[in-house]
Amino acid sequence: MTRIEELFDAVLTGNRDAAVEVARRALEASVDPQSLIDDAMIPAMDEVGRRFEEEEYFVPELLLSARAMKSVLERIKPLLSQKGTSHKGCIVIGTVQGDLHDIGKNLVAAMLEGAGFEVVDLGTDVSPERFVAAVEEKSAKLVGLSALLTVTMPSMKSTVEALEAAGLRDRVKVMVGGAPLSTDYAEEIKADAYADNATAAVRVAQALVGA
Ligand code: B12
Repeated sequence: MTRIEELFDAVLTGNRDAAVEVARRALEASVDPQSLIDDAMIPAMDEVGRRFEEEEYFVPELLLSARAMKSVLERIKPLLSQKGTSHKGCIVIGTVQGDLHDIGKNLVAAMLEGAGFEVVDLGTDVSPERFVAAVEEKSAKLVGLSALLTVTMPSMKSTVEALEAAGLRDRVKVMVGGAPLSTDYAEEIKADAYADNATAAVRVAQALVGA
C-alpha cells in the first residue's frame, strides 16, 4: 500500500494516530503536503460522506474522520506557506450561521495565509452581524463565506444583504464556497465569486484584490 493509500484508509476509518504517523512519514520522504490533502484526505472525506448517505456511517464516524483529518491539517498548515509572500490585504472568513462544518474552511484559510493574506477566521456558526462587525473593524478587502449544508446556504444571502445594509458592499468583495454551492448560486445571492477548492480560492482571492 502506498503512503497516500495508507493515509486515505486512516482518515476513512477515523484512526487519528495512524493518520498523523503516516503523514509524518510521508513528509519525511518528501511527499508533497498538498498531495496528502488532494489525493488522500479529501477523497477519504468524500467516501465518508458517501457512506453516511448510504447509512453505513453515522455521526460518530463522521466526527472521528473529521478529527483525523484536522490533526493532520494542523501539522501540514505551516508547510503550505509560500516563502517570500507579501501582505495582500485582510480577508475575513467563516462558516455561516447554523453550520458547524469547518474542515474545508480551515483549509481555505490556511492556503490564503500561505499566499500572503492576513486571515481573520471567525470560526463556525457565524451570524451576518458578526461578519459585518469584523469586516468593519479590520477594514477587510475580502470576506469568505463557507456552507456545507443546503439549509444554511440562505445564511450566505443574509450575510451579503447585511454587508449591503451596513454600506460596506462597495468596498468588500464576497467569495463563497462549500460542497453544495455553485457559480449560479453565487450569482443569485450577488456574491462576487465562487471557488470549489482551496487552491482555486487562492486564485480567486488574488484576482478579486488585483494581486
Ligand atoms: C465531516 C462532516 C461532518 C462533521 C464536521 C466536522 C467539522 N469540524 O467540520 C460533523 C460530524 C460535525 C458533521 C455534522 C453534520 N453533518 Co456533515 N459532513 C461531513 C462530511 C463527511 C465531510 C465534510 C468535509 O470536511 N469535507 C472535506 C473538505 C476539505 O471539503 P469541503 O468542506 O467541501 O471544502 C472544500 C470546498 O468545498 C471549498 N470550500 C469550503 N469552504 C469554502 C469557503 C470559501 C470562501 C471558498 C472559496 C471555498 C470553500 O474548499 C474546500 C477545500 O478544498 C460531509 C460529506 C462531504 N463529502 O462533503 C458531510 C455533510 C456535509 N454533512 C451532512 C449532514 C446532513 C450533517 C448533519 C446535519 C448530520 C446530523 N444528522 O447531525 C450535521 C450538521 C451539523 C451542523 N449544524 O453543521 C450532509 C449535508 C447534506 C446537505 N445537502 O445539506 C453531508 C453532505 C453528508 C451527506 N452526504 O449526507 N458533518
